[in-house]
Amino acid sequence: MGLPNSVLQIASGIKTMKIRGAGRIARSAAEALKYAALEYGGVREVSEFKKYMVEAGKLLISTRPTAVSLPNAVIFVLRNLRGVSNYEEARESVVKAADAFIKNSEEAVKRISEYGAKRIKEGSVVLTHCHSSTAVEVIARAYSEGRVVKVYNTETRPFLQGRITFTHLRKYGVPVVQIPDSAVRYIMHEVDYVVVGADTITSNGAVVNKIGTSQVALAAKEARVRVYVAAESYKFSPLTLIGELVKIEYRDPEEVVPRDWLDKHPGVRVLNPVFDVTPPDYIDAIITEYGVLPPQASILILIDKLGWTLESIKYSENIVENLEKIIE
Ligand code: RUB
Repeated sequence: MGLPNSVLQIASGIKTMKIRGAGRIARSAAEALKYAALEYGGVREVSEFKKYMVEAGKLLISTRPTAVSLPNAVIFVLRNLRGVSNYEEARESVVKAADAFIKNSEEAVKRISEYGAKRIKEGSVVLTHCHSSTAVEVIARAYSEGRVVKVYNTETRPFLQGRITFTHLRKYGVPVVQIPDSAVRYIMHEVDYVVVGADTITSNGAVVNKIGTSQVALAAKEARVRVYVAAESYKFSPLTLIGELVKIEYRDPEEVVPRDWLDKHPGVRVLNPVFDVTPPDYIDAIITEYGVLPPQASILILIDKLGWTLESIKYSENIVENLEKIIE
């Protein structure tokens, strides 16, 4: 049987970026899997149900390649299917795991905001890039505690996610100054902290986040400004433990220049890489729900907290192709 509309709509929402930001993408994927389970109308047999859930999981994972929160959420929700013996139990396990993922994720963001705010000294100026709901929560909490007096917010070309950040921070009453991405180095001497989010964190502590983050971090390092990354533990990538590189998404050139300009200039090549990698040396701390870590401690999150072993990662090597084996 085909997948229900609710699942197809969430998958298309993620692909077209109506649903965006690694945390929200992950929670929406968990929600989609829950809908898939609740709306399953096929044969009431575990093996059939598993096949159908794997199809839903694969579809969701295929929507955007970079944020590891997406496959991590799918694996979290489906992994308990391993070992279930009847259809009812299988369906219930998906619903429960999806609810648990969403709840844990919301609690993680709250805890990160508490830990992160404490790291910002009273009366500080913060700079942020793109729209990270986790970074926004840290900044908003720090503002409510009198720690932040002003935020420089980049517009984040080409998709302009900075405008979303602007509205969210304003809702909390935070004074925000909007700047073009190219003004970051010029303004950095006024900044006390950079606070950004993450799509994926590797086992050696490199942070993959919105394109331009590494330039912001470079300018911050030059100016001796601290860089904090606010990220839930499901943004750490198990595959990087076995040497896998993070795939950087390239999007449509029309996000960079309009179609009519492209038509007028045939032969011009436009590149639109939408994430970049900031090496651990440029990051002062990663703020997770498990505490504030130096980036080099990322491996501890993967092994100690998320329980990944090299053996268990083996099957995840190609998560989409091996999803069946992960939940077998
Ligand atoms: C969003 C982005 C955000 C991270 C973290 O990219 O890079 O900084 O996803 O966000 P896009 P959050 O707009 O392309 O999805 O903290 O909300 O998970």
